[in-house]
Amino acid sequence: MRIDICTLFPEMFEGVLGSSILKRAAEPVVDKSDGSVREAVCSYHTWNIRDYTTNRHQKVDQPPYGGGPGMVIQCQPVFDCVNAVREVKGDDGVVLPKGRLIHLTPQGKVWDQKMAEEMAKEERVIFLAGHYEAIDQRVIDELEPVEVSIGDYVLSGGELAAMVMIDSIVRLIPGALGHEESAHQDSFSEGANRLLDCSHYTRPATWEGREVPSVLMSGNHAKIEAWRREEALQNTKARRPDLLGEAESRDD
Ligand code: 6GU
Repeated sequence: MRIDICTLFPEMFEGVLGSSILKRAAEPVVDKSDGSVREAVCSYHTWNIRDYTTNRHQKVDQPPYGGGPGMVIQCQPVFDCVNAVREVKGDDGVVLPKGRLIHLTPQGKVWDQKMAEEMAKEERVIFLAGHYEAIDQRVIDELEPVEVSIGDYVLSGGELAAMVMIDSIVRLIPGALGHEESAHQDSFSEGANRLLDCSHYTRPATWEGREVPSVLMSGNHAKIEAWRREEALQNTKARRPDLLGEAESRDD
């Protein structure tokens, strides 16, 4: 998957895309058994909207028509930046798939695991992150992006939301995690029936007088599996009963 990000603050992405699983996912993997190289599962490309301004001072925003607080990002640099990204060619000079354009906005549909699963199947995803008060609505109407929010609170810009979405998407691409099963067992995933996760334990067997549930040390895998399923159900009942209602009425 190719991930492009249009933003006024590309430097915000450096630490997140350059660490842990997101970093590893963008690196090729050498198979130690035969020395063969497997391509990286994704690549990241950040674009600075400010580079597409046509005015001398590289100004991207203006006060809102009708008055009010904050500044509004103008149409032209956003339009030219997104179009430059859409026109970019791959290393082999071939045009890339058009991909999905996502505009990060608190007015968007609230992101969830199911949307991450759908997006993980795309060959290319382009993120458009606004900052300050908003982006001029006319360029949004022209570009027709999918509009997505990460929850009912306001961030200073879409950058953090884009990073949250990128993390939740990339870990679902086959090969991004060392062990393929882990993503399928995650909380909210289809494989976990969209419930919360069970509790986890590791050594020592006793810590500060607290024991590890004995079933986990029984070696009986069927019993362990049943215990984990029941734990996940009880966890969900106690903390997120709203998810159980959804599980009953869902058809996916
Ligand atoms: Cl996508 N953007 C901003 N600015 N705030 C948010 C958000 C997005 N999602 C939740 N809050």
